Amino acid sequence: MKNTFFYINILLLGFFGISSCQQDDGNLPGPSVRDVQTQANLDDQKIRALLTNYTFNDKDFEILNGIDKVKDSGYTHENIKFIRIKDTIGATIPLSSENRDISTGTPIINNTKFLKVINNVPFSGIDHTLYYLQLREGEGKPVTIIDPTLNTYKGEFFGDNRESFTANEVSITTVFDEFNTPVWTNELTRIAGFRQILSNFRTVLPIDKPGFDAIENPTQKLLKQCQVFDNSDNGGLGAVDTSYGIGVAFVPSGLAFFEMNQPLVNGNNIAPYQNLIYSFTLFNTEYTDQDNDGIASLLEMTTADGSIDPTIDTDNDGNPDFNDADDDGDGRLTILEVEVMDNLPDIDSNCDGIFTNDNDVEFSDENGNGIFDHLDNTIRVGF
Ligand SMILES: [Ca+2]
Ligand SMILES: [Ca+2]
Ligand SMILES: [Ca+2]
Ligand SMILES: [Ca+2]
Repeated sequence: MKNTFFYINILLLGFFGISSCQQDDGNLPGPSVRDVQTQANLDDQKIRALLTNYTFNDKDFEILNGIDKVKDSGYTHENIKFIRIKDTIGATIPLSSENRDISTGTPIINNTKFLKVINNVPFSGIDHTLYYLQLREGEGKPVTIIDPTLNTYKGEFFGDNRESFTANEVSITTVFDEFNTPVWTNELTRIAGFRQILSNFRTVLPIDKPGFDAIENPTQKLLKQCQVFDNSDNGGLGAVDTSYGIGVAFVPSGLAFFEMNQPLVNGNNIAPYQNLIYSFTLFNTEYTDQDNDGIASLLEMTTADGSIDPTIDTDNDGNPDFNDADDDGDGRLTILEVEVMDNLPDIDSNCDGIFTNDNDVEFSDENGNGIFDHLDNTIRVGF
């Protein structure tokens, strides 16, 4: 087992708007850094080649004839098997997770049931393309790009980071990181592409904890329930709940470590310009308040129609609202323009035994223009 803390800085750099990994720090010039757009194009070719030359055990993740193997057998990311489609390019080079080849099977790139594509993901000054398999979305709470998650996963990298591409080449992959028992991960420590994909999944269904009421705050659209994970059974996973999310993320180097070398503690080095594959099972998330302004990050990403958009930036200063302590840029801190309430029953939102009501906040609209005061730079409440 390895930890993931070495991921930290890359993410913050990219997400919060620093435009490029190619910053000039005034030191002696190192090896030349590849052009971000050129590398993104190359990575996209390599990922598409892999998706074209491999299939996977998709039938295990479909509900066929009333049989749901995920629910019935507790399948997780460990049950995902990538399989080389035979004879597409001659020599058989299996992915590390499977050591056989077959002559039939739908190439992943054509698997419209499970393959999803996110176009135009902005990072390092250009738009990237992300591919992922959504084997099961999950049935519980939505996941954000910022809040910690409880998950298991396996990370693999392509064996080929050359500055060239031949259509018939498909990489061998190597596992560099694997957690098969659930682990809480700070999403800020993850590479941007993986976080982006995880935010399209959900947790297991929340279960009411006996003796405590579930509370839904209509203002915040946050379902505040205690999620039950029976730690006595299997390390926090819960006894029988299989409503979790399962997927595979294919992350180009531009949304991973790009030119940075990642020496791992006990495993394989991730060389520069490696595309990464993460197979994962997503169990839980815990909503937090990233900028400590009294409003949960999820709420600051929630649009009027209830969808989640982490790019909402009310004052257009480059800091999204969830990471902006003065959301309307009027010089008055948001926490001073909202009222953090304490008149609702306390809850234990993450089942850590600590009962708080940290998401209880009330908004005012003093001039009645339909814009809450903390998002309205024409009014500074509290003065
Ligand atoms: Ca906040
Ligand atoms: Ca802002
Ligand atoms: Ca904020
Ligand atoms: Ca303000």
